Amino acid sequence: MLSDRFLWGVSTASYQIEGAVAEDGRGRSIWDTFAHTEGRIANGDTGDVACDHYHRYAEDVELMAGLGVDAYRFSIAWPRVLPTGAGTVNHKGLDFYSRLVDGLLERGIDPVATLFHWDLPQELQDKGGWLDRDTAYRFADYAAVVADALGDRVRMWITLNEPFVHTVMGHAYGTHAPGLTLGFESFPTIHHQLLGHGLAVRALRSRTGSPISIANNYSPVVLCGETDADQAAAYAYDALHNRLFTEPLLGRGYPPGFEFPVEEGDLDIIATPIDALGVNYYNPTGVRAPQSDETGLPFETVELDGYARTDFGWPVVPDGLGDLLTRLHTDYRLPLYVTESGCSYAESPDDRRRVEYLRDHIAVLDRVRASGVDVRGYFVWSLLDNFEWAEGYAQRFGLVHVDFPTGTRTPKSSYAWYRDHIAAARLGGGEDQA
Ligand code: GCO
Repeated sequence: MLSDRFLWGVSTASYQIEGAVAEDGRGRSIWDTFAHTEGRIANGDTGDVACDHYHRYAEDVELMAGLGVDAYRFSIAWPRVLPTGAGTVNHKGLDFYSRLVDGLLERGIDPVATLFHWDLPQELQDKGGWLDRDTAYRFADYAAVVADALGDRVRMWITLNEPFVHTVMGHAYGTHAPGLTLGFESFPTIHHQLLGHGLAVRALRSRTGSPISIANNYSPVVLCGETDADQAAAYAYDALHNRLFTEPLLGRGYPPGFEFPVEEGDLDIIATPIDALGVNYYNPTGVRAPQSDETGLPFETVELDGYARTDFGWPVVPDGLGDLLTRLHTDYRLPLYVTESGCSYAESPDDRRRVEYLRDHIAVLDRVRASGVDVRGYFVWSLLDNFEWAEGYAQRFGLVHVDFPTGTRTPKSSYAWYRDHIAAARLGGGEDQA
């Protein structure tokens, strides 16, 4: 059973850390293809080796034990389990996750498994990927295979990671795999991902008793303008980024103004009850009315002034986390887990700005918990410096520094800070009642 105390954790994702892309029967994913396409990733980096976690997972579990985390959120690479996306199961791939899960449990760490963190099997992409409705059914089949193998030990499930980002970056703008530039034509991938989510919830529910969730990337909208048109733009942006991926899950249907290839019964499947919402928070988004009709979008995003920025250029706004959690709690009344929160700073090993970032965000978290918002966990993105998608290894989010040529791990100051924070929070009491 999932521990009922507040969960302090860390997060990672398969393609970002595992490496071993051609080992033990793993099939190709869309990220292998994309990373090996010239010009797609900064410095021509790929995830071929990444943190070599596939071979060094035991060392990484020890690092987590040293932190004293309650839980570890990782993702399962679909093409390791089903190399072509469907059909024959690759038991060696499943065995890797089984060893990982056992190692975590031995150390008292709850395994939290994400089923899809963007590494779709290439063969499914060749048949249309998430543009094709059939992928939703293949996803549910894959969820069933994983649940049959790990369902007795995984303590919480997350179906999809950030379907919004996967649609927008992967299918509308093409800056992530599969690199499609479909604009609005990418929208069927929203419906098919959510349909896949609902089908997977059903597959999991019939096989395991562990809670089931989804990890959405949420961004509080900051209105940048005073006109009615600015207001309407902020409303439209919020519907797209925040509400679209949550309200159908709760049986409220899609917000008005969107059209999807919905078939009879789909909305009921999508609304299959879940137990919690996973919240990935990095920063708010400034929004105003479009200043031209160049993009065809009903809004324009605006850089927010007056904030410190991470090395990625993202504004540091701890209060945004509080606003977001309060709003999600008020609107949706589901238990919340912060499934990602973190920052890119290159400095190491004394990453003072990451310590400040975490301290300030966790202070806001504590404040909203005290005000009655039902948040049950906080997962730092990320345990390790890793393959940051289109940025390759240029952006470092880890509590632990990774020297990529050798794989050597060196805990940073933030690792020590988080370890001490977790220990102090437990002593401080109140941690046993979620
Ligand atoms: C995401 C993913 C992570 C990223 C992290 C930093 O949010 O894009 O879940 O894989 O690495 O968010 O960008």
